[in-house]
Amino acid sequence: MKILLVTAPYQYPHQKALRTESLGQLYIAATLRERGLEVSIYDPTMGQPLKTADGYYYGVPFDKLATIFQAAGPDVIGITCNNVYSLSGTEFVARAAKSCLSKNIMTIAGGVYPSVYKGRILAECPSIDYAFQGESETALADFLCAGNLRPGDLLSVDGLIFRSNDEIKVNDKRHFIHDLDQLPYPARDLVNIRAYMNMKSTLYGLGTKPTLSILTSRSCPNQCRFCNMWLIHGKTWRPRSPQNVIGEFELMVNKYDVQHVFVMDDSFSHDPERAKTICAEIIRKRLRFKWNTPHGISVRKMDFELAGLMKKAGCINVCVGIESGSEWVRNELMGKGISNQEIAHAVTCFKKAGLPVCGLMLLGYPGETEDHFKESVAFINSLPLSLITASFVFPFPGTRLYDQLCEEGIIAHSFNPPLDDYLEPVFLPPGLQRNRLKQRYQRLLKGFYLSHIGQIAKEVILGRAKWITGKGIRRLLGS
Ligand code: B12
Ligand code: SF4
Repeated sequence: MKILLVTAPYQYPHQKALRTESLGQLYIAATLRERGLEVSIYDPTMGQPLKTADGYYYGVPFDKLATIFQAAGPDVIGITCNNVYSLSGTEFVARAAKSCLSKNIMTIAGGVYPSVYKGRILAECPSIDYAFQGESETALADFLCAGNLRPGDLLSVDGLIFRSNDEIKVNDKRHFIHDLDQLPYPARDLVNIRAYMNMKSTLYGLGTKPTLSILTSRSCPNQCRFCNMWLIHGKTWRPRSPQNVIGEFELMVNKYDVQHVFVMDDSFSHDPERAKTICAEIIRKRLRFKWNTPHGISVRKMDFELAGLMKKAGCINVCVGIESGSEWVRNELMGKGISNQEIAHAVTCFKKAGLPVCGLMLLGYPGETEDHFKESVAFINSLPLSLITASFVFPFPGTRLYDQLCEEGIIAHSFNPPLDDYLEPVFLPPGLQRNRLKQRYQRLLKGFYLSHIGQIAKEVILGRAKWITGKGIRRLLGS
């Protein structure tokens, strides 16, 4: 059986969308290949985006897609639909496959959109036959290897979304891969990996040299009310063993000459002993590359030894999801479960180890008052952070926040505003006007940069703060 995995094209407001290789797609490809299926990948979003009336199109015209499909001659098209922008692109790819190959070709979608919006993927994409929710390596491989399943059998396929007598059925997603070491490494050899490596999509100063991404663990132990990551990866943190992770780092260095690595985990250091072993092995094996943790790192059990090992192993900065400097807002409202003391301790460990820390902040959480905001600013200004970034709350479907706001009648179930880069509020909590919220953004950033100016200047001089650009600071202060 021949499978062609395709990334859904998308429309995006900006010319420079952040792009990296899709680890999910590469994991799926590697797993299907291991099961004996013939797999190829086509990513139409990789070229120069095309200017359109309302932004930029990251994709290719129909003719180009048709030529690729005819050359590949697949039996199944598997489409990665990672966000709301890629919905029409998902239908476009499936429709193109059905019209230029055969109307019987099987089209399957997976990724963030079906994981979050479930049955809507089939309701909105008539050319899609099936979709899978969440982590799908094993579920998809089992499904394809099972051959022709009878309609009754479909009900037992984990996380499957399908049509039955014109009705859309959504099976629960129950199974998550317990032992991630069983998975093959992402099939980077099936794509033009150099093109991704040289994309120059930067995250916190890395990405300027040949760059790859890695996931050393999946999911996270926290249950933030604004997060829906667990719909994809479940609620339990699942680590890969240090040996398995080191094997992938060795491959990245020896085969691909990687220089920068994004450790994309949601919680790299949840098990500090595992993280220490990984760092110690990078050092012992003299694997030389720079890395960072753009999606945050667990602060709960952080200690100086781990911070020091990370630094020695090539880590150049870390991000910490602080969200709010008010413990009450962070824990009672947002449900994060991390104390100010744990944050301060971790940031101090990193600082002592010479690792700059970026605090990730969230503004406009419903229930946060002006007093909470002032408390938040005071705490943030007291920490030895090197940078903060702030986003406005976006109530994603599938989050406890979204359900609460729907229940309270504050948003409708159809709430689906365009998702941008979080720099413009898409949701206003009751009682807070847009201009007040935007003022808070400016007050937070200005306050931070003014109170940390000495430290930032020192880090710029020491060359540790390549993520802080003159343009960035001017934009923040001028906005
Ligand atoms: C790495 C990452 C990125 C990277 C790369 C994304 C990429 N190309 O894969 C970058 C930095 C570019 C990025 C950007 C964005 N991201 Co992001 N990202 C992540 C992160 C941390 C990990 C993704 C990952 O690699 N997971 C590991 C792999 C194994 O899982 P996966 O990719 O989901 O793939 C699995 C399934 O989805 C499925 N699957 C995938 N493809 C297919 C295909 C078929 C046919 C099938 C059946 C199944 C299937 O099986 C895969 C294997 O298990 C997740 C959080 C998380 N932990 O998931 C957020 C996350 C997905 N991102 C998110 C967001 C919001 C964004 C942005 C919109 C941010 C912004 N405002 O710009 C952009 C959108 C970019 C885009 N064009 O899609 C949100 C999505 C929330 C939502 N929409 O409801 C998440 C959940 C983070 C969060 N907690 O809020 N992101
Ligand atoms: S810590 Fe991050 S990944 Fe974990 S639940 Fe909270 S927002 Fe989601």
